[in-house]
Amino acid sequence: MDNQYENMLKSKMSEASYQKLTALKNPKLIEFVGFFAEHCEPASIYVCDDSETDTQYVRDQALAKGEEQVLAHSQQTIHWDGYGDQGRDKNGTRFMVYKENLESMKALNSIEYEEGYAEIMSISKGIMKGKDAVVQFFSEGPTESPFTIPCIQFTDSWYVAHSEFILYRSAYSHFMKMKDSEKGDFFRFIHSAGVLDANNCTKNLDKRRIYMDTQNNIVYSMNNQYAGNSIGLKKHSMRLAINKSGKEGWLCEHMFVMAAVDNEKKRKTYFCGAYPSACGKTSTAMIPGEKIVGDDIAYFRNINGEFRAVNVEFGMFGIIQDVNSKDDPLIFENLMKNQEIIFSNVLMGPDRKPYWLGMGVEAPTEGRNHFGDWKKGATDSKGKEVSLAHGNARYTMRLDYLANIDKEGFEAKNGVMVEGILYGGRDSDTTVPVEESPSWKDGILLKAATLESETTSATLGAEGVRTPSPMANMDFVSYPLGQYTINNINFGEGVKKTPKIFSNNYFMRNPEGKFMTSKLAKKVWLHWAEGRIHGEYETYETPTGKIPQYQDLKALFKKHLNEDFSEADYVYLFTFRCGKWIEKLERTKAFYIKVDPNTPKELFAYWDAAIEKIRMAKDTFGDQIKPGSFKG
Ligand code: SPV
Ligand code: MN
Repeated sequence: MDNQYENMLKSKMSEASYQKLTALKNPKLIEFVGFFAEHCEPASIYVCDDSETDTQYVRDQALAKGEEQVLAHSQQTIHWDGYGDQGRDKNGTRFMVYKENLESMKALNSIEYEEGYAEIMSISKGIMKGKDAVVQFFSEGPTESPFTIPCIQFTDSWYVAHSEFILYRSAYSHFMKMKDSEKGDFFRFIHSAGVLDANNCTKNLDKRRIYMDTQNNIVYSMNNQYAGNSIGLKKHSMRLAINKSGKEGWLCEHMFVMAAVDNEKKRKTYFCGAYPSACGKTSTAMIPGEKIVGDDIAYFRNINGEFRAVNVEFGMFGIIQDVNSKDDPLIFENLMKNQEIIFSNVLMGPDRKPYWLGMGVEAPTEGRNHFGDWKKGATDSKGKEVSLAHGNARYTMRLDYLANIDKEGFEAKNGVMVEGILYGGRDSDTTVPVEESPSWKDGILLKAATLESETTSATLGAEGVRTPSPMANMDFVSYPLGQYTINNINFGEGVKKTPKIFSNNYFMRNPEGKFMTSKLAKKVWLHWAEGRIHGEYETYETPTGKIPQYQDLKALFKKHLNEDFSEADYVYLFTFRCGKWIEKLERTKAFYIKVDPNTPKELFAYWDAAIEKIRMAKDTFGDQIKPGSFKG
């Protein structure tokens, strides 16, 4: 195959790698690899196909290059990101936007296209000098399916390449089968960890940039290693997919996919759920006795009139803090096995075993962690004590190791049919534990758009401050929020059987400040929602939806948890608080005005009408409306 990069690529690739690349007969791929090979100047480039040989080569290189170390269990490895690179860099992550769209994208952290392109090109010039790079082919969602988005990853981090082999489906053979007309349509990710320090961590964090070009489906990620910053297929791809789906009429959501299982009635009911961080997303996806399909990102498509969803990933990049044998037995048990897991930013003890916060075992007082050599009491350059592991330390693991995986849903090319959507926020005094929305549109505007999380004593700053988080997707929404909200409404209204929407809040506190329900109560709220989908249970009306009746919850608590649920707790938890709800809706309006001044007027009209309805309810029934007393 003739191409302008032929000689240069041949000089950097083995014969076999060059063959693998050109066998795909895709000029757009050659153009992408050739351009960045010339621009970033890696010493060599290895091209992967779907073979176990290539996966093993990547694992070996991650160790050989010191980006990972082998742990006591020989199939487990550990990786550390640089101190200061252990979370997503919100400030350095920007959309590159053409001038005419800059105004509408301002609040979503954007940079003018030309300016962004010049900056990222200058940062990435020669950034891979002396390093060996790798090219991989993946698919978001199952390969060769209506959901598939083919992706190419070019990186000089073998930890990133290794993580992606665990987290995504390898898709060289999918690329091989692409028709000529489809060959330009794939997502492109170029990443470099940049210059590394003595610990193999990114040195130039001041030059860390993640620039997204949703117009051309390419993301440039430079000078970082933390997976949320480096891995193309995770949050970068998500932003590209949200933009693409907005144009094409499907949805990409920051949601888990799971099935609620009713063994007696032989029912399996699929739910998706969005929860801002620290609001119970993973623990809901992993409720004991239910089935998991995915824990982070879902695509929704209308297939023959059905609302279908896939987990776009193959593995999970989970928060490890507080994973222990009591609270997360299924995950914990897997982390203890000799199988392929990458631990990141935890402590490696003198016994070469991983240790983290909230692990529930006695941890050593020295070892190596994200700080370097560590001893209990060590302080960083700012005098802050360094804990044994980072709060955002993670594990990277295949999902199908989990005993509760829903194999059928996980592998389905057409995804699963979703019947319920959960939106779970965190507040101590406003949102009831579970409420059904009267309709899809009400659900998007009253449950999804109003999602908030509340700061706790564990976070810096004032306690009780509420952060709006529409659809728990604000970090990733890549076109104006008003239109994204409208697209959510239209998608659900466009299918034959629209899922029911429910809100969740696991964090109500009593007047003494104590949480009202145990961690496991979420199982009861889920099964109430499951029953409602199948036409069970009478409800009480509230100004925002429908809530459970006491006797049903009492029975569900007994059945699932063997707990006695008191009527007094029920009344407190399910009281509708008018003033608090009006404040919440006012915050939602203010947030939309700030983030997207062009939000369609009809949305504000809807929220104003909802506020008016609550005001009238307050006049008639009082500020605190006990369950059963409201009549709409
Ligand atoms: C999240 O922060 O939403 C995650 C982890 O799922 S990250 O990869 O950092 O996005
Ligand atoms: Mn996430």
